[in-house]
Amino acid sequence: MVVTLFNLENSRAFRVHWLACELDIPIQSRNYERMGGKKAVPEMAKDSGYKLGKSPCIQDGDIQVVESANCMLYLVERYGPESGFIPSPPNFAQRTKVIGWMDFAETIMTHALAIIYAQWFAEDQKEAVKNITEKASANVQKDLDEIESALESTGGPFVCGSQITAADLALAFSCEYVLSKEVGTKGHPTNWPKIHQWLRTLEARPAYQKALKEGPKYDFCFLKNEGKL
Ligand SMILES: N[C@@H](CCC(=O)N[C@@H](CS)C(=O)NCC(=O)O)C(=O)O
Repeated sequence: MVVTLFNLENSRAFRVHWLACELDIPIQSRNYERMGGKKAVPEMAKDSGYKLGKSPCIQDGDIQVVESANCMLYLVERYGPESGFIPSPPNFAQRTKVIGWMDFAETIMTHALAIIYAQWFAEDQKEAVKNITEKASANVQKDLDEIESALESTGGPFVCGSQITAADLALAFSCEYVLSKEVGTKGHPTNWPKIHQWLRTLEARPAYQKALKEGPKYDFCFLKNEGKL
């Protein structure tokens, strides 16, 4: 059976597609565009049956899975429990680290959204946008500092140490987004050197590149933007 991924351009769905490629799960990527770079085209909600119209959403037989972290957990538990991408119990020490970072990517690290929403929805209120951007940028930068220091303390090359995990895939999207689009990171191109190195290591993986090739438009890949892919 082929898993279907409702895959919106430039979105968190990239995490899920990339993980499926890492685990060699046959996946059908149904690719969708955003309207004017913002909301998803309405066909995506109609096709996926997920009324909220968000991506990622996967359909596996009669099972629908939403939320990127949940989709990742589902794929690992169902198709790659021994893969180490999310360590299974009783390896609680590593498991909680990995899931902790996956949660971090989708909770704390969404500080950047405050900036994006201010830009999208209050574009005529320049002073307010400037204030929100300044305040939220400090938080975006602290989030990156936290990842930078994890890469330092574990010795890398991955965020939880020597083995790649779902934590890397979840965090990579968040980092690629804020760094490549300069959301909250403008004026700091050389900060977070370990993150920059880690992202390029991840982007060089065959599974990352397979997802890039099969999926919809994805503008946040540094190696591609630097003409190295
Ligand atoms: N917490 C959710 C967020 C899902 C989400 O907001 N997806 C965005 C793309 S990154 C989306 O589908 N936006 C399209 C829209 O709102 O029309 C997850 O991790 O999957």
